[in-house]
Amino acid sequence: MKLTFRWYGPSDSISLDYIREIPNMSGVVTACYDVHVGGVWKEESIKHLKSLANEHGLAMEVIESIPVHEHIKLGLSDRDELIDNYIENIRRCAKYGVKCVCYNFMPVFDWLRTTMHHKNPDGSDSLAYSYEEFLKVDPKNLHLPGWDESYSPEELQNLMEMYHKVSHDDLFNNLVYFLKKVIPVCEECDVNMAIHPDDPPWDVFGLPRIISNEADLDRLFAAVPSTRNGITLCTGSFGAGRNNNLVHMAEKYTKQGRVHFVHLRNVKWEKDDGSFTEVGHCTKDGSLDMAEIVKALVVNGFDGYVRPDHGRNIFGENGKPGYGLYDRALGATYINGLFEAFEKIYKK
Ligand code: DNO
Repeated sequence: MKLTFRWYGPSDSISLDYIREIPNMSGVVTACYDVHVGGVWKEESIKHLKSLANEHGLAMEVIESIPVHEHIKLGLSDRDELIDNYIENIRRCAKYGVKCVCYNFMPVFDWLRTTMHHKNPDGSDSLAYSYEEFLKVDPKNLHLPGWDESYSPEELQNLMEMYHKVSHDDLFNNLVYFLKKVIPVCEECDVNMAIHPDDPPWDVFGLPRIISNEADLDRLFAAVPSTRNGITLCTGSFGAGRNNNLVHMAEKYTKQGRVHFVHLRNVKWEKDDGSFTEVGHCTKDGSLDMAEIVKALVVNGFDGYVRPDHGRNIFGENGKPGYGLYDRALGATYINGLFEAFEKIYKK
């Protein structure tokens, strides 16, 4: 397992000096934030990020994300040009040693919560999703930190209207169209594409979502069989869906060679209406059996990139929601413990 940590580049309040001090840390997961979605990343910027990471003894082999332009998801007439730009980004990243690209194909919203500061009984706060609160949300006034693109209320409204005509099958076909162009280049450049699941794994605001469960993944892999077409196994995203069996999914897709990247975090299911809270990483803290998930990965030969996902705000930190230092660092050490134990026993 290669332990990594998300780093938002030089403007991230968490420095590479801190990240390198986390035990067993091998590299950063980052992206270029200086070009609009759909554009071609500057080679200079990629090179700069890599050299900063390397100067701190950290690798830069995973990009999260190269965001997919909405016109590609919508299947509009300029998509070929935008896909060409995407491909150029893959080539440029590969030139600087990138091996894995995390991306998603969710319309408009890349993730959704109803609060960024849910107060937990232990005094920490974390992200949470309450169905009751969700019913009151007006998507036009939604602000989600770290979201790859921001729109004015009018732009958002127009964009959402454009999706009225897009069915689940249309969106799926647009993803397949995109991957049929991108995957051959990945084969050439030795890069794995790791689609991030829908977060949470169901439709929101009437927008279709197509990477929410096992059936969705099977359909995707049948359409584009190359194992370069793989997943980011995000336990917290899939795990918010109560019918998703993460242990089974970890086993099945690791065996298929499709798990290129793992986001590990736990969630606690609240009520029966889909509501959930983000909690500490340990099994006991939430509803997912983190040890069994990691065991399923290791037993089936997973040896790829892992990162602790969203942490709570703890120790008085007022971090970027989900992306403070302390709880993610604690998560990292917990992940180290699980992997070290299971790898000692099961790794061939
Ligand atoms: C949120 C993240 C997502 C993820 C993208 C990948 O914290 O898990 O924003 O980076 O969906 O494209």
